[in-house]
Amino acid sequence: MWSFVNLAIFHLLGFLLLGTTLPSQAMTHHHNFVVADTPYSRLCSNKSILTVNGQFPGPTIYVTEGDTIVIDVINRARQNITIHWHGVKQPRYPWSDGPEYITQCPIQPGSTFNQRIVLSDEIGTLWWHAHSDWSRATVHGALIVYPRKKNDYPFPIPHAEIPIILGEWWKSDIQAVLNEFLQNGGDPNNSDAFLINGQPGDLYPCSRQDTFKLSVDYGKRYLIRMVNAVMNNIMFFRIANHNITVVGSDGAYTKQLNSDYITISPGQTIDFLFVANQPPSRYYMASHVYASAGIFDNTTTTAILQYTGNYTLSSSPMLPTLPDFNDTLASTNFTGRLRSLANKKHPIDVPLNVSTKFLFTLSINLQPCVNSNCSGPFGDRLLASVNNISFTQPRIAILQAYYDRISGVYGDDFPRRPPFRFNYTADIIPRTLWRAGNGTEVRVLRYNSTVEIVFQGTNTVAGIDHPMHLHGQSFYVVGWGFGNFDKDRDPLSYNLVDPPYQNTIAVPRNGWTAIRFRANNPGVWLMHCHLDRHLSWGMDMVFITRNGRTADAKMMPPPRDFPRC
Ligand SMILES: *[C@@H]1O[C@H](CO)[C@@H](O)[C@H](O)[C@H]1NC(C)=O
Ligand SMILES: *[C@@H]1O[C@H](CO)[C@@H](O)[C@H](O)[C@H]1NC(C)=O
Ligand SMILES: *[C@@H]1O[C@H](CO)[C@@H](O)[C@H](O)[C@H]1NC(C)=O
Ligand SMILES: *[C@@H]1O[C@H](CO)[C@@H](O)[C@H](O)[C@H]1NC(C)=O
Ligand SMILES: *[C@@H]1O[C@H](CO)[C@@H](O)[C@H](O)[C@H]1NC(C)=O
Ligand SMILES: *[C@@H]1O[C@H](CO)[C@@H](O)[C@H](O)[C@H]1NC(C)=O
Ligand SMILES: *[C@@H]1O[C@H](CO)[C@@H](O)[C@H](O)[C@H]1NC(C)=O
Ligand SMILES: *[C@@H]1O[C@H](CO)[C@@H](O)[C@H](O)[C@H]1NC(C)=O
Ligand SMILES: *[C@@H]1O[C@H](CO)[C@@H](O)[C@H](O)[C@H]1NC(C)=O
Ligand SMILES: *[C@@H]1O[C@H](CO)[C@@H](O)[C@H](O)[C@H]1NC(C)=O
Ligand SMILES: *[C@@H]1O[C@H](CO)[C@@H](O)[C@H](O)[C@H]1NC(C)=O
Ligand SMILES: *[C@@H]1O[C@H](CO)[C@@H](O)[C@H](O)[C@H]1NC(C)=O
Ligand SMILES: [Cu+2]
Repeated sequence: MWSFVNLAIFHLLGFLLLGTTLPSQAMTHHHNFVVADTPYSRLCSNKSILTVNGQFPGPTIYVTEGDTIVIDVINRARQNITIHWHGVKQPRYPWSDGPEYITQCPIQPGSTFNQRIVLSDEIGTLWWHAHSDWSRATVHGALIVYPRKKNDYPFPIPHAEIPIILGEWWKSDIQAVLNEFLQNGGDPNNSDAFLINGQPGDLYPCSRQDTFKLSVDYGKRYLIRMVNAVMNNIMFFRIANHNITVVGSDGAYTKQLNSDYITISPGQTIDFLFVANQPPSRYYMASHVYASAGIFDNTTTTAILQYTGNYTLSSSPMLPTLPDFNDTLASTNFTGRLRSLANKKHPIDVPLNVSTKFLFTLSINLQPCVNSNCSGPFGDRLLASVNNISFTQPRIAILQAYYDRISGVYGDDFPRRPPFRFNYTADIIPRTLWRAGNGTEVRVLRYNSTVEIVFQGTNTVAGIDHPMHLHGQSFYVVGWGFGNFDKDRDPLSYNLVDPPYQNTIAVPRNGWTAIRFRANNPGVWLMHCHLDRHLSWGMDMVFITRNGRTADAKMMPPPRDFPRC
């Protein structure tokens, strides 16, 4: 009691002394997320999908920098669920991060988990999504983080802000799609449509009514907050006749980048401005895949940008020309031009001295099947790996095992570098190198260590881009290139001045990407490819960041209703 009173007086004094310089009070927002099966109709076919609060896409959550969100996740569905807050660092509180069997066991049907989400330096657009099986196909929504002072943007103030979520729609039940390819060992079925804010647009059969429309006033400026919630594809997006200016990505500001299209990875967010400065009419906004390998869905999702006012309509809106499906240079050119704002008000903190270096190969693999009766190439089973280890999900969440010191759940020997050295990006790679091992291995990081990871894409089975996502912290993307990483030459051209601060970065096909971060968030953090088929095939690994010495460098205890296994 005494200490409580003391604390209260201390706060009161602090308030009086600091007076007007006190930053606006951080707020706590409460929401219920009721997860349930919901009837839904698209492309003239009915099905039941998993939703939050009956909405698809799910509710947009609006907060201010530094706020806290408390979500009661109430599972009224017939299956397990977890919710991940993508890009929220959750300082010292991995308990709310969400990936199933990594930080928590699933919230079972009929149960509730009171999830506390703590914001720190995030600003701009992030999102939330299911992180159990493939439920995120329909269980996702935007999280918008405003600056403390209204409209205190490092770019011209927009007339309006519009979230746009790219998604993917299967006519079949998503769990059936997942179970089928896991069982037969092949690629998952392509989806039947891509979506803009839940609508496929009118280029698909039976979808005329299902088109998202955005009304704009001539001469005004708009901010689009775009999230790529697609399951299995990097996307190109373009608005006919309108250039755009990128101002943010992954919950951080960027230098202004002018372009006429964007490339956006699953998991990534891009904030961009455009001015409605064209002859009043209707214009298509369109999106299709950037597919760097193999079979893909070549359809286009559209929305309509329509100017307000009185004008004669031309027959059909103008369609923008998107980059070709296989245009790797268009993809890397856009992504490679992203830069942190890196000014006095929004400084960056790139680790210059690296204490801990990793080289992680990212590979698609094949594993033989009995009688070669799997549906992958040569009758084998498709897998994916990091440093040749295909991740096996444990039965008990790694965070619980770590905190409660339960042995036998995971190993702490995730390798620093790949087991074999070879020309990772050669056109022809011997089949013996296509195999992978499996395991549940983590890498333990000392508190405050400065980490560099070089992701090296390989051409085993098929070279393809991998959008890599790290939980628990954002990282600086200090370099990238095609071919094999050269440890002597490539670091000389690193950008340590204004590298973009991302939580998801596409490692280019048959190329490499280098990232840096300071491991100052104690906890258990998943790192994985955000193409869900690669994640399901095992392209993930886990970091455990140990506690530091001081009290403010230690993990907080678990909440009382934490879903244990
Ligand atoms: C979908 O369900 C609605 C309402 O239950 C019904 O009116 C419609 O005919 C159904 N459509 C199809 C294609 O089954
Ligand atoms: C749901 O979660 C519980 C708790 O982890 C687990 O025992 C059960 O197998 C899960 N059910 C399915 C269908 O995965
Ligand atoms: C996947 O596609 C195949 C071929 O079109 C089809 O036979 C199968 O039913 C589909 N599976 C699911 C789960 O939709
Ligand atoms: C878009 O930007 C390009 C390159 O700066 C410029 O040539 C073009 O005129 C712009 N288009 C519009 C519609 O503003
Ligand atoms: C998409 O693929 C189908 C089947 O392979 C083909 O018939 C069609 O022309 C392609 N469309 C485009 C826009 O490339
Ligand atoms: C729109 O313009 C047409 C022709 O210029 C005019 O006849 C009509 O009354 C206008 N409608 C409105 C709602 O202003
Ligand atoms: C893209 O595909 C087209 C044919 O579909 C081919 O002509 C072209 O060379 C390919 N481009 C690249 C960069 O692979
Ligand atoms: C990206 O494309 C622009 C315009 O085509 C070109 O000027 C620039 O050199 C390219 N940048 C990179 C990094 O490829
Ligand atoms: C980097 O490490 C070296 C040697 O450990 C040290 O002398 C130097 O001050 C460090 N630089 C920074 C920026 O921390
Ligand atoms: C690796 O393979 C690529 C593609 O075939 C080739 O261009 C490159 O020269 C090879 N590198 C080495 C070191 O052999
Ligand atoms: C994992 O590897 C072991 C051998 O180390 C093998 O017996 C097992 O089948 C593999 N499991 C999977 C899921 O690949
Ligand atoms: C972590 O490292 C930074 C930079 O070297 C240093 O300022 C800070 O005091 C360290 N924190 C702890 C808790 O060791
Ligand atoms: Cu991948």
